[in-house]
Amino acid sequence: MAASDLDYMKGDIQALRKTLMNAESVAVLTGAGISAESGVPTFRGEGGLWRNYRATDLATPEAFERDPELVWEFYNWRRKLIGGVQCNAAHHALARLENLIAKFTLITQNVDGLHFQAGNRNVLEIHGSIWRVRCTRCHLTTTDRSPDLGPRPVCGSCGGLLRPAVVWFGEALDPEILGKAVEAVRSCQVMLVIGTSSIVQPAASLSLEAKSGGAVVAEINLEATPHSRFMDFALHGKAGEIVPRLVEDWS
Ligand code: BV8
Repeated sequence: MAASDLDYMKGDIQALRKTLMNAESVAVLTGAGISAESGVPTFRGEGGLWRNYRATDLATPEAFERDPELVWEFYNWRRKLIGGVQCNAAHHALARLENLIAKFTLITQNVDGLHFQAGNRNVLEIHGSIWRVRCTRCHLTTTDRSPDLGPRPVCGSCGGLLRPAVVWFGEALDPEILGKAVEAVRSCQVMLVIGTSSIVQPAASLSLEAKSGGAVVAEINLEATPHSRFMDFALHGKAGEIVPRLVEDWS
């Protein structure tokens, strides 16, 4: 098959839709791109967070150690922003998809909580949640949706300094959550990879795991990524337009 035909096949949304409709088990990995149309800035694209800030100044344990008030300024800014947005059509489509597939796992790199807000239930937040905070002294973790926690929020139980309960660069992911994600992608028949630049590890390797487990893997992203070339499907465009077309009018 000529390369151009192969490329055409990769963009065949109807073929992907059919494959999805016949699947018993589906795993989905999402990144910042799925929340972009809700108004949540991505990290590396146009206007991305890491374009204006250095991740190492704001999303590492060393940064927090060095200047907790700067890091809390960044996270309070994001809490206020994310707290005011709505889920978009892509989030809602994935909530519908979960009800259409026997075994469905949604793995997200996002910390915004929008997949739960849209109604998904089996969600693995592999990078944690901006709505959870953890005490740096007693490690008590609580959920708090107030928009601004102030420059140095402290633990209600022991008075220790609180930190966002997210996974920073250089920090290990929760082994239990990561284990569930690996199990889901290894055993799925179809994996959708939506709105991620497939750069951050170990999340980016999940699609390779799915591929080696024999799954059909589809990338839905605004632009090509380093993983596009090995995907079975590569649909480039807005998640808010493509994902709803995959799940609309299923009988
Ligand atoms: C780990 C949470 C090991 C916080 C995030 C040196 C030292 C240590 C580690 C490393 C190192 N060098 C490399 C590493 C590994 C490192 C890594 O991967 N670095 C990268 C930069 C190379 N990984 C880690 O550090 C991980 N931990 O390795 O630990 C270890 C083991 C044992 C013991 C100790 C340590 C931890 C990584 C997690 C970091 N935390 N976030 C927070 O959010 O505040 S990462 C951050 O990036 C977000 O979670 C985000 O989700 C994630 C990935 O980014 P994307 O989601 O892909 O977003 P991005 O903007 O990049 O892309 C968006 C895409 O959407 C674009 O392609 C765009 O085209 C597309 N798009 C835009 N609009 C739309 C769209 N698509 C569709 N529709 C649209 N409308």
